[in-house]
Amino acid sequence: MSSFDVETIRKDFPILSTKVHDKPLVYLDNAATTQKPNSVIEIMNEYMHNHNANVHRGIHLLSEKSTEGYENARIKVANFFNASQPEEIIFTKGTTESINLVAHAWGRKFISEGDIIILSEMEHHSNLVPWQLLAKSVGAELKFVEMNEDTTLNLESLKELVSDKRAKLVALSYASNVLGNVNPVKEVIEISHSENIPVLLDGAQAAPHHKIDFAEIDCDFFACSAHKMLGPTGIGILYAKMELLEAMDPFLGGGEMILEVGLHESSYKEPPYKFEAGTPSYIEAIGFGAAIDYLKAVGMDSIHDHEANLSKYALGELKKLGDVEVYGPSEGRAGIISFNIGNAHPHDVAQLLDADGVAVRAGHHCAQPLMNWLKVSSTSRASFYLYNTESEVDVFVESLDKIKEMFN
Ligand code: C6P
Repeated sequence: MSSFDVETIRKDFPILSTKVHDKPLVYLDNAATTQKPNSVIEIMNEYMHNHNANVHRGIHLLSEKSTEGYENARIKVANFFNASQPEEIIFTKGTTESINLVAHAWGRKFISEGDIIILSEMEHHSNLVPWQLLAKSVGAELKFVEMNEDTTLNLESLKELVSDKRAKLVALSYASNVLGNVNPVKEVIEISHSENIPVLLDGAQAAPHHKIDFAEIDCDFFACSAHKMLGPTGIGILYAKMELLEAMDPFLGGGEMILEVGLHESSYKEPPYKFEAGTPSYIEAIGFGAAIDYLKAVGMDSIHDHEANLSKYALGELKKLGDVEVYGPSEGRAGIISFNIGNAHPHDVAQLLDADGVAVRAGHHCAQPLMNWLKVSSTSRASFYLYNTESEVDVFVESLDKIKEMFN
């Protein structure tokens, strides 16, 4: 695939030709999870049909084939994000597990009573609750970078917070799953590093949508989920710089993460295996590798531009509709639009859209503190990906127009 052609892309996604309620599916819930191309579905089937065996264990051909597929997937992920070595990529269940891994394996060792963990009010619960649990157990304190009126991060507030000698970690979302903000992570990292504070990025909503280069942004930890980037569920990654991984304690204990086990003591393997206890989701990792191949073939810059155009078009059409409140910044937004329409409850809006075949999410989007900041209890949310089209945006907006009339 050399140039971006949305109709050709759509043919690779079997689910996009299904109907819901007798209407063509218009799938605008990509921030929750994305659809899967044939190449991902087929390689997972192929492994289950022909090569399935546990990895790193058997001295037999099938196990070698599985192990090779699993380790190749790690190399693909490392290259995709420009990590300095594949061993810096830990396979996890997804973003949530990756952040919990850091909170346990790094946090419990390096954060102690009186220390400060810096977050923001736009965090997904996955980048909030693990830090609350850690703070409670070690006696640390959580502080929050302020948000400007237009929902962007207030970098002056970050500068002030990191200047406190008790600050030990900055953990922020790269892109908000509600507002669509793409945060200025390079500046955030420069500011934090100037005080020697490591930065964890929750990349769940950023990794699928634009090119990310770990060497360039110099993040210390990065978490994302394959299912939000065309891959399967049950697999994601934690990236961390090797010196951090080496200093961390294990997260889960069990098979495959050990060197030697005695009755009272054990010694552990080097990263990444130290953090991959038990049978890993190797079929899913192989599917993730195929998703990465697909994204690379289309091109992350083309994907970004396509989504930016769709967002711009959708925001213009929503504006014409009137009586629609859209949350988030006017510029620098990913393909995510959270909105409320008149006094209609977001759940009613989502249900009525569904009747027209349009899938969106409604609720607090696992970001209750952000809902409080916005002074709403919930929103509806449309989120786009590489296979969405302007005509799908038209179906969405026409359906909203009917809903608006109904509630008037
Ligand atoms: N957001 C959404 O509809 P998991 O569930 O571990 O794959 O990802 C968690 C997560 C972490 N951070 C951000 C910014 C996220 O958006 C998500 C998942 C989905 O918005 C499901 S709640």
